[in-house]
Amino acid sequence: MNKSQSTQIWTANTNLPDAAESHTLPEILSQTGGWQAALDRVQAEQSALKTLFTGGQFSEIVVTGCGSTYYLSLVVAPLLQQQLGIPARAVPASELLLFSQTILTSRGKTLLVTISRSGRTTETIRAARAFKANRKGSILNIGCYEDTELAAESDLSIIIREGQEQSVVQTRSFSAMLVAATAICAVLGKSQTLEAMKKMPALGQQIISTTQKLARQLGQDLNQEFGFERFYFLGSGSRYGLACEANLKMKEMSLSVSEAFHFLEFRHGPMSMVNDHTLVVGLLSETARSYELEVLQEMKALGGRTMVLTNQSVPEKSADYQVCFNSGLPEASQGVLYLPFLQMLSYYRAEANGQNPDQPHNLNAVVVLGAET
Ligand code: F1P
Repeated sequence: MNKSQSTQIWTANTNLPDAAESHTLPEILSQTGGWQAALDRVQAEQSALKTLFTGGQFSEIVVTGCGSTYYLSLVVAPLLQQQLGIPARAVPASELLLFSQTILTSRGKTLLVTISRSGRTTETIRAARAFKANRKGSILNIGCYEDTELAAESDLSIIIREGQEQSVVQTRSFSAMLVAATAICAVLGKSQTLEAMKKMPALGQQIISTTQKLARQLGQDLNQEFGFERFYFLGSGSRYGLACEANLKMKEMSLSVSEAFHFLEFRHGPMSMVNDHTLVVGLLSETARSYELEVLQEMKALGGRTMVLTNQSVPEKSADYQVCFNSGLPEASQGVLYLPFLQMLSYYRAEANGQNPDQPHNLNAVVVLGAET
C-alpha cells in the first residue's frame, strides 16, 4: 500500500496465521467470548445492582483502578454520569488512597466502583479498605477473579471469569470488564440499550476478522513502508480513556513512542511532534465528529498519516485508513468496539519490534506493594 492510497475501509475477511506462538494474540482474537459472558453476568445481577444503587441514595460516584483499569475507569465515569445524572469521576487508586480528601466530599454517600482484573492490586485494595473504614458509602467491584481481597471489601462484585488471561497485558480482560460496566450503566440508567448490546459479540468478531490484516500491515510497518516512529491516540469524552489504554498497549507491548490526548487538545502543543513518521489514530465520536475530523485533516496536512476508528465512515480527505463499525448501537455503548483493532495494532508492532507482548519489559501482571509504612 503506497502513500498515495486513500482511505481504506477494510472488509476483507482474513484470518491471518498467528505469526508467533503467544498468549496475547489468541486472547485478543477470542475476546468476544468474554463480552457475551459479561452481558450474561450483568443480566443475572440486575436486581442486586438496582438494590445497591437505589438503596444507597448516592450523591456522587468515584471509579478507580490502576494502569489499564484506571484507564477503564476514565471510560466508565463519563458514561455513569451521562446515564445516571449524578457526578461521577475517575481517579487512580493511589490518588484515592493518598489524597482522599481531594476526591471524596463529606456531603452525602459515595458509590465507589473498583475495577481490577486480579482483585489483588495493593493500591486498589487499600483505597477500598480506607473508603469502607471511613463509612463513605458502598463499593461495587468489577473484575475477573472470584474470592479476592478486593471482592471481600465490596458490597457487590461483578466477576467475568472468561476475561481471565495468561498475558501480563490486559486485552480480553479489559474489554470484558468494559462490556460489564457499560451494561451496568444501561441497567442502572433504565435505558433499553442492554437489549441492543446483545449483538456486540457478533459485531466484535466481525471487526476482528475484517481488520486484522490492516492492523498487521500498519503494526508491522512492512518494509518500513511508512517508517512509523511515533503513535498518537486521540479521543474525546469516554473515548479518551480508550485512547489512554491504546497508548498503554502500544508502550507495554512494543516499547514504541506513543501518547494519548483529548482530541482537540492535540492542537495545543503536542501536534508539534507530527512528522511523516507519525501515525495519528483518532477514536471518532458521533457527538464531536466534525471537530475531530478537522483535527485529523490538519494532521494530514502536517505530513502525518491518519487513521480513524468510527461508527460511520468518513470522507477520504480526513483519513488515510479507517475502521468503520456501522454498529447501530447508541454512542454510549460503542466503546468496546474500538478495542480489538487497537490491541492488534500494538501486538503486531511488538512482533515487528522483536518484543514479547506476553511478558512486557519490566512489568508484572499485578503490582503488590510491601507492608504499609
Ligand atoms: C492492574 C495492572 C495495571 C497494568 C497492567 C496489568 O491490575 O497491574 O496496573 O497496567 O495492565 O494490570 P488489576 O488491578 O487490574 O489486576
